[in-house]
Amino acid sequence: QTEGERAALPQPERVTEVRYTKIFINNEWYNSVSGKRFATYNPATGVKICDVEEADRLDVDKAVEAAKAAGKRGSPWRKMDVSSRGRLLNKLADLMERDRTLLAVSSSISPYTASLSSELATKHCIAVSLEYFIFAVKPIGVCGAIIPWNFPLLMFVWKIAPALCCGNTVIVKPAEQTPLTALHMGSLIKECGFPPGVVNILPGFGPTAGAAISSHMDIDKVAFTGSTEVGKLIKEAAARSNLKRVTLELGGKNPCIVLADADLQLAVEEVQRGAFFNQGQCCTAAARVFVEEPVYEEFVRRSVESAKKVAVGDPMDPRMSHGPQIDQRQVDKILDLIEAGKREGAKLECGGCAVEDRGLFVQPTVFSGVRDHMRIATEEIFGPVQCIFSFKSQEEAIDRANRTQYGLAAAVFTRDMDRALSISSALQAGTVWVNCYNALHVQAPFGGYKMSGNGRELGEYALAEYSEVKAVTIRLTEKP
Ligand code: TXE
Repeated sequence: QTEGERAALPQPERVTEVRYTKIFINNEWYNSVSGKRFATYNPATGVKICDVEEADRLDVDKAVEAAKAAGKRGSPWRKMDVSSRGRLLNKLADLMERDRTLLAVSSSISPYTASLSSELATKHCIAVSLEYFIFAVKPIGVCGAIIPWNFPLLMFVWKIAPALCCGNTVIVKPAEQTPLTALHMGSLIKECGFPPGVVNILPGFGPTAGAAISSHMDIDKVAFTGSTEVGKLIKEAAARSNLKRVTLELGGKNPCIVLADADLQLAVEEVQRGAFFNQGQCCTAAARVFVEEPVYEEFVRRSVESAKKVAVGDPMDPRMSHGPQIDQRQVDKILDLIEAGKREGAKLECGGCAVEDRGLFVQPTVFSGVRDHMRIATEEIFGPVQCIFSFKSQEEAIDRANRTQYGLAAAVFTRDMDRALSISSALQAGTVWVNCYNALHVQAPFGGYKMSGNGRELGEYALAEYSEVKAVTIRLTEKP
């Protein structure tokens, strides 16, 4: 963002009183069955915001009963046609717009839900011959959504929008670090008139509430975004329980290939924004930057110069572009990896430490001379650390870019479209950006190859992940 663009944004609202701290089931607010609560903190200050009810297995059972009842045959939700579901989703988007300074949202879900509803409406029937036809798409049933803390609102919407569009009911477990955005969404869901039980929101921890969702016998699908490690646990729990459908959006170690003919300044800016966006707490973070030898030195020089100018400070201050990490555990992981980078011989160009006197802030950091075997080159850092490598040939760059267990996103910078396309087709990644980075669009499928996950979110592809396909074949007695 330019300074002008930033100034044009509405000011975020400083929340003085948190209204929603309970478990949201059947459009009502409940205390946890166990009576337990947990604290939530502001990462910028370390100050506790409030306590939130802590859901566990028994609360999940209660939510599953509500979600099943809401989706059963003859229920208002089940009888509602797809256009009416689309209208409700659009109404929800309007309420989100209304509350955007509170939710700190700048985008709307309207275009997404509107396009999905019309897609669904056209996909109900196919004629296979003059004699036989039909093909029906059905909701799957009760869908669990386990989401992370790095984009609390976006992840919530990416999960509930296609699920509801397809007529499912939903149980969302937000991350324990960020329960409040999801709970505010609960209040909007109630306000805009979704029938009770269609969306249920259960703040709680992974090994308790999360595990209860992934192993539940009456949950038909689980969608997860988070670490690859937990993604494996979720798939395992699904397999051991009822073989519920699983979609996973996991980690990444995303390569960017910068060719010598690229618009260098554009590449420097896009790649660095990609590395530092959301303090690097991004599954699509531009983690490994491969730069062709002739422009390598200059790329490093400009990247360092630009990293030193990043405005670090209070995320509520629109002049700042770099806020805190989410918690101490993440800060420790990042600093440990930075130390490993130094020990293993990468050159620390700038940053490399926590910001003094401010616990959870980490300086924007650039390493050059990074080698493929180093921990900073292989492990997901999830912090503001840009790693720059050099390469000699296109083939070498592709091989090294693909040499990872992950395959979420990648980017290519060049003025030669032929080379851009052939590199794009060789890269093992669910998304490839050419001369841009983090250019996410709700109409485009998003998801990973390899251990970055299974399935796709967004766009038309997301619908398949929330639908059961039933072939009802009708034989016509009278031929047309
Ligand atoms: O993730 P977890 P954490 C990566 C990133 C980060 C690392 C650890 O590298 O440094 O993961 O972060 C729930 N059964 N990503 O520990 O634990 C948990 O409550 C069911 C990448 O925060 O995977 C939360 O709601 N659920 C990522 C969600 O899983 C369980 C985003 C994510 O937390 C569970 C976040 C269990 N056994 C971290 N254990 C991305 N892809 O964007 C935990 N959870």
